[in-house]
Amino acid sequence: MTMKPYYITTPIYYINAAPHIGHAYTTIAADVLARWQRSRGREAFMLTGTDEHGQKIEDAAKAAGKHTIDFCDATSALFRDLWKHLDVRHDDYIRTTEKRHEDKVQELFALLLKNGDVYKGKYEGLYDVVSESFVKESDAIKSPKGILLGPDSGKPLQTLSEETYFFKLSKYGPALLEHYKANPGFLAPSHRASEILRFVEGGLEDISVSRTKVKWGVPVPGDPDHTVYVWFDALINYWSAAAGTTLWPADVHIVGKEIFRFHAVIWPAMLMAAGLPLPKKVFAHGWWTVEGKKMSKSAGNFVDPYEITLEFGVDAFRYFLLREMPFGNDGDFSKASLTKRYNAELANDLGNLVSRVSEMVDKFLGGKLPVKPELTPDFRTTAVARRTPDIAAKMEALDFSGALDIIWEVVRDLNALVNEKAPWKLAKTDMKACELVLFDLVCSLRLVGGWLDPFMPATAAKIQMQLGVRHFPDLLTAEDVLAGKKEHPGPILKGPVLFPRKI
Ligand code: ME8
Repeated sequence: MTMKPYYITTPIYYINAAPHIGHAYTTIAADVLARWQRSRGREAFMLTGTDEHGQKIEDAAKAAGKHTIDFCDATSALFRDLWKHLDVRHDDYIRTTEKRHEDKVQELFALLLKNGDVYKGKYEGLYDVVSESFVKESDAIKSPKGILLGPDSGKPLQTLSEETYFFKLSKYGPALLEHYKANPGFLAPSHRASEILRFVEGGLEDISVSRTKVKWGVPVPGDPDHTVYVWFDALINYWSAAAGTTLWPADVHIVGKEIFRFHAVIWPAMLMAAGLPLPKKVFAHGWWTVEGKKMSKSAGNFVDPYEITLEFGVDAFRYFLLREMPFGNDGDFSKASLTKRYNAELANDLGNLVSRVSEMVDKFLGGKLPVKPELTPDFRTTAVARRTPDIAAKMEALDFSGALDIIWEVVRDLNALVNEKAPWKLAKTDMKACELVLFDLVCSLRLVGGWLDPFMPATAAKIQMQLGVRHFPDLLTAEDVLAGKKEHPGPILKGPVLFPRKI
């Protein structure tokens, strides 16, 4: 039996404003994971897209003076263009205004109506348009003037009183708890999983899943005065994109911590109600602040990925996001910390190493490595190759910064090896030894190039080209090297500087 593709998803983003580094972070992480799976020979399928229904979008279109769908088309395109620019290779891009999705939302809604898990009632309570969520009075924050504010958004809440359909979330508490217990890897990281556990143990209430006041949404089947609540609609995207394929269930949903509850509680309960298999994992990563402050419209501090990549390049941006903070923790973005890592790790550690090695092979060996040199016991590549399973274990656990830590340990070891063996001296005294050490360095660096490919695809390609792996874009992966494939197919030449230093 062939394995189904490894199915990875990002949240579908609201299109009321242009994308920023927070959106870029999740999407790049998903792309890195997908590329890594592919580099190991596993087919991967990465889904991203845009969340286009609901009051927030309707209001934003109105404010922009556009027809809602024209507004959606334009803003959704901004996200799609950014992914292209950031070298994200998604396999599908879903928009909730597409018919293929709307049909599936209606199908699932109708199914739950039929089996009694969705029923009609009345909602009287608070609503937060910014997070598009129903808020319990006990969770609202009171402003000094006595106005009720959303706990996450800090914005004034609306008071709703409307007929609505409810989803029997309360019924699924025990089954959810059982599922969490039986599948310890289902929710990650563990500190966030325990919050969810406590929340569900506290008892679940049924949730409202339709609106009568919002017109911009999927009509409830058989009752067009209602539109489906935007979160109920949005979560279904992961399943509707998989229609007609073997993709479902997803292997991992990557989301930000603020929407973990929707994905860890409501979505699995919806799937249980529909008799569908549950995703294998939901991973909630942390949040970026910018120079110590929360990104917000009022602070006007949204970081534009185009601005950063114009200055530092796409690969350095991809690298920084995944290196700076462990996936799952919060972190801070600043140009100063980006510049520091860029100079120390990319320009110095990696860039210099590649250029020193390729330059020496070019200069001392005429760009050619010995075909089958006699290896000595201190041949370093053997030990370097043994790090591949360690890196794989980190990637499997979505520990991107952990994987990069190992790669940089190797890069630093190789720099130390260059200094210790001083091939430029050996070139004058012992040509055989010089050949061997350069052979060792090139083989190790080809492994490094393979490991880096998911993180910095363009840089990895440049490294491999300089190291004689000529068949771009057919890059040499760690597995190729280990399998002894394409060992030294082309001449080794020094290329342009990979990361010019920043001042
Ligand atoms: O919530 N740091 O969409 P959204 C890290 N449409 N990640 C961040 C971030 C930050 N400061 N800001 C945003 C929605 N993100 C819904 C999702 S899914 C069925 C529906 C990332 O446009 C992070 O992944 O508000 C977060 O979960 C997502 O953007 C929220 O995007």
